Amino acid sequence: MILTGDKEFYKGIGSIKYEGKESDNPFSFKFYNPEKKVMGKSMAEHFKFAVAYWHSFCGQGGDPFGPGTQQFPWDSSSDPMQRARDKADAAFEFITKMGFEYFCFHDVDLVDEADSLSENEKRLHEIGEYISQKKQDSGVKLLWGTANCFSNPVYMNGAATNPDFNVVARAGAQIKMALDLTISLGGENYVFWGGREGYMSLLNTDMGRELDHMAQFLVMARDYARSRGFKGTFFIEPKPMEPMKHQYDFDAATAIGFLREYGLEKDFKLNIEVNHATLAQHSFEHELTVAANAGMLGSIDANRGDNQNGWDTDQFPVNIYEVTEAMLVFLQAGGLKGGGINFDAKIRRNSIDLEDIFHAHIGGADTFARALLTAEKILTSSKFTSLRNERYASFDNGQGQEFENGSLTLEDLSDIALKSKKPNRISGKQEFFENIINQFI
Ligand code: XLS
Ligand code: NI
Ligand code: NI
Repeated sequence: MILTGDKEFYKGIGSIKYEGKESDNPFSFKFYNPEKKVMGKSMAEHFKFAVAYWHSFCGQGGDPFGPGTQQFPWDSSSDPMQRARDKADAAFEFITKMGFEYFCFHDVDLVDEADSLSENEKRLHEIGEYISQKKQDSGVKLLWGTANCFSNPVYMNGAATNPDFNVVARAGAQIKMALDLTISLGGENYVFWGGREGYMSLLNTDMGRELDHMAQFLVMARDYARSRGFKGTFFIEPKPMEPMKHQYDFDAATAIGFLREYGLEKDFKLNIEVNHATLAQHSFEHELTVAANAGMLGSIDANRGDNQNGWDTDQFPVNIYEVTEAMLVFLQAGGLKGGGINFDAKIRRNSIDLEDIFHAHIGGADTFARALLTAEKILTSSKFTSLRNERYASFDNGQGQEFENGSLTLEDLSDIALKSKKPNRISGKQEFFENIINQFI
């Protein structure tokens, strides 16, 4: 069902439906068929696609060299509350036209920040009620909420890790409001992305103390949300840098180590973003694997970087090969723990037609769907899994198994090696593995 407000913003575009890859209709899915079952679950259940409020309805294409280029008709009112309601109308019209079931937001995406915290709270409460009604009318759900504790200049030295306690308290107030809002909107999860939690220089930074503060802050946020009845999962979204020179949640492995060190691993999981993985000099597949191995693969922020640029370009996913590798990990891990696929991506600065945001999300959903279908085939009808298992067959029984069980000592290893022949060299067969992926794409 399409939900429009008083006026329709995306005129001339109706419901986006699955029409198959032979369709010439640019406003249709070629591969994403929400009802299609893949390994026992529908595509809609696997993915839980979410629209990111900030990129789609707030960001207007500004960059460090010039202002925004996109003009949004919902931004015209001079009254911030009216603007916020118009934006919500546009958002729900878009999400329901796409047929997606979820959205994600930062507090400041919903309504402009006011000068005082108490005025902010009033504004958030008001727009929260408006959005709550739209959620009910449309059936659209909140995948996760978060607080933007990085744009406001008050956070230039960090939020939870700020060396000034007064700023830490300010961040606490803001996150409390964002948690209240997320809970009141039935949010299924809550995200922490530590944009300013890190340093520009170690010379003026007490890293150990800042990390202790960050953990203390997360403990408080968790305890508060739980006391208000929040049952969902908290996600840490790793990113190595940008805006800081170094961010504390550098990558999945670092975030997992941090969560375990401070005893937060039961309530927190990870939200893995493609372009953050590549910024950390990893692949998307790598970050998903690290999270899955720890039982912490919670959610995905879908986008892609640019091979020629080092930064977080947040482009919509189109790379079938990259996403197929990711979907292999995703399916083998049994999917995501509580989260979904949030399109944390923006159209290019010169994509200025209102319809461009449809092309972008259609392409993103189709890329994930096509990759999921390919990964399913690789897992169910190729030698991929058995070939990989075979490489480890020497641990399946005998002394290899004893090693895995922990029943051998280093002296045992030494005795075994001294009594054996020189080990044969066994091919890793990388090119063969690569060909299997290509064969099914
Ligand atoms: C920025 C992050 C941000 C988070 C939410 O790079 O991806 O958008 O997803 O704060
Ligand atoms: Ni990002
Ligand atoms: Ni993100």
